[in-house]
Amino acid sequence: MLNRRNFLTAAIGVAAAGGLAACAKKEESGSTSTSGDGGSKAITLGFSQVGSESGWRSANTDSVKSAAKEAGYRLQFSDAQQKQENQISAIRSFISQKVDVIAFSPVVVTGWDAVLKEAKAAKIPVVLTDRSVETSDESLYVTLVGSDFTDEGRRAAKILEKVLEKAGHKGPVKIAQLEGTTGAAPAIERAKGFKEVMEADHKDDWKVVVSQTGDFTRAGGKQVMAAFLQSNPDINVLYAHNDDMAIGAIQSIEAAGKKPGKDILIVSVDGVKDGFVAMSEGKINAIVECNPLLGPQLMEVVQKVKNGETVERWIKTKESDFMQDQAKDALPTRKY
Ligand code: GZL
Repeated sequence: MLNRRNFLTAAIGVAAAGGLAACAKKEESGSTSTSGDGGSKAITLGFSQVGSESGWRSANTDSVKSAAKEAGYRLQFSDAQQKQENQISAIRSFISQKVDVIAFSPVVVTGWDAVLKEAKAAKIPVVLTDRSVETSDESLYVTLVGSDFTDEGRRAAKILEKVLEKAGHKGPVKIAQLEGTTGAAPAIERAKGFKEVMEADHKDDWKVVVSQTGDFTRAGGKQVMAAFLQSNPDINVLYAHNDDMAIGAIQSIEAAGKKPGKDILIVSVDGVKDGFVAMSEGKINAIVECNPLLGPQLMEVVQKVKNGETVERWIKTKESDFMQDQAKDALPTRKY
């Protein structure tokens, strides 16, 4: 499915940093901003961000911007508003500006080969952050700095076992799944990992009775959960691919006169502050953490790539899992 082998890549030649035209465009084609003057020798990094769809994404953007500032890089930042065409045009703009390195979080896994070949032809190395791409040409990007989403899906299923036991649940488990953005690596892989455990260990008692994308947004989670409750009023578990959709779903569950965290047990992914607040209120039963604070690791990799050093093919982020009774103690020290 996704081509994520761990192997060392050859040293990368990089384009010299060229002059940069600062440009700010504010249309449906996303928004672009330039920060950091860095001086003529500073690394210029072109970064295309998915959008601002969730609390996770906002924390990720803050981490990238603050780490670039800290590193003294000149950052060309583009917000694609969850549109692949905006990411592709931003990458083309970075190429024409001759940035030193391009980094991006691909909104979906397919459709990148053409623009990545243009970056390769321009001798500008590309670093993936957060999400991965499907490509047959391994040379089109140097490395991925991000989480193992398939493992997050497995962890969600394993922690659901603990949640069910703690709730004293008996009998069949009817699961509603709120999927992330259709075609996005975290959506594909969180579903895949969860299904692996379900088919291996719960063939007879667990069933995903309904599954649909809520596009990683609160509005999406609220709207789709309302429809789920109409079509499947006997759901007893919600597996949400991110906290924002879980928080939206909670509104629909309560509007239907049911108790989230009790009538419908909820397992979510991300671990944003609002997710922990909902967990401390007893409305979410467990959260699988997906760390958005990738900025410092990304800047380290960008420096190594600029220097032509060898980097690992996949630099995984470290993350934990949290049950409801850990929420209150964890909240004060949550960094996002
Ligand atoms: C995961 C990231 C996902 C988050 C969502 O690394 O790509 O996108 O889980 C975000 O909250 O929208």
